[in-house]
Amino acid sequence: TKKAIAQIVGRVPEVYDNAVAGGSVFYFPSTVETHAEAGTEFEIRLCPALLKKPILPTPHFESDQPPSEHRPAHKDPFAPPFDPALVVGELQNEEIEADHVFLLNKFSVVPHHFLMVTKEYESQTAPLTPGDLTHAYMTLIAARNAGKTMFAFYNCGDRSGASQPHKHLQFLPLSPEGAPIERLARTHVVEDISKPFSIQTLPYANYVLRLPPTTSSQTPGELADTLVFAYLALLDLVVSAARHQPAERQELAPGPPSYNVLLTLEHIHLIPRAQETHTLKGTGEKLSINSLGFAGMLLVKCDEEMQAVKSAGVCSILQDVGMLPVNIPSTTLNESDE
Ligand code: B4P
Repeated sequence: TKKAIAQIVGRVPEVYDNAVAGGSVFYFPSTVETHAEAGTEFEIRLCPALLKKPILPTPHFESDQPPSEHRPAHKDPFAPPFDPALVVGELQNEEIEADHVFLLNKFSVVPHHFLMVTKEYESQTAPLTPGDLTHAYMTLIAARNAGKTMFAFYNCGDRSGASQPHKHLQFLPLSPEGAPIERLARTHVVEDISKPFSIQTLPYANYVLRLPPTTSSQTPGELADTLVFAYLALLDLVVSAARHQPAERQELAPGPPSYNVLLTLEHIHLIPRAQETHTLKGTGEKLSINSLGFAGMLLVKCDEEMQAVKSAGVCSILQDVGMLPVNIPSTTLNESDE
């Protein structure tokens, strides 16, 4: 599996160049501004070209079943047959029951952004499995071994910013310092790495677990055990945060929890979500926030939105679409050292 993942990661640049040249991937140029708040430099990316992105049919999240002839839906872009120009590779591992296809993101704002989709239909409202987590983490290890930094994210549920209901994780290349929120997590002093912590300078519920270093002799099964332990501990906190919100927040978020997952080599972050969009004051635009927003990287499509985001404040927007921090017993959570 390690060799196959290394080959997939190694192939991304060439497959990407060919797919852009052949018209299978649309590249949308953008510029990035930074915005200092809460002890970090948030990134706000301005991408006017996305205004011309074709409007894709909105899929529905109401069913855990794939579209069928009895329940017609728009074509699932993550089901075969794939545009061969988008396919980077396939990966199967029976030990961890994982079977994934790696595809380029067709609508690329950051070059080499790619997706890992489940080979058989699974729902984007479902939690990540041991196989999903392990293949994702092994992909990050392969990237690091190739001298690249990237992180994985998963928009889970209908308020998470996801637009496709077929389960997919995404991988985004970054500068070596990593995403703004990961830089904050890294500065946190963690006394007991078996316990989650929250970045308390952020005004919304966020749960993070520091991962132990991996060794090259670790099997996928052993890695899966570590990742699943971390993910489930954080998922418990997400559920608990959702239950302890004020009534008006609970009304915004009925049913199963929506949340964003950020996975780096050092941490897993889970952020519970109350709503998908924030309505910008002034422009009235609805800004959809996905995991990248909670990594500290927002996306706007015009100058007015950029100004509206800066004057609202990134943290206040994230608080609006996230959940309020709740008291968690210190036996569960690392005490704050901030
Ligand atoms: P989802 O989990 O469903 O949602 P998303 O990332 O928020 O993307 P969305 O589709 O809502 O795009 P948006 O205009 O907000 O992910 C689906 C993924 O599959 C997306 O990456 C999508 O592009 C891709 N996809 C859709 N149809 C496909 C197909 N037929 N074949 C292959 N891939 C397909 O944002 C546009 C893009 O900018 C998205 O890629 C988004 O991830 C990215 N983006 C958002 N914020 C960003 C930021 N701050 N910096 C850089 N990129 C950012």
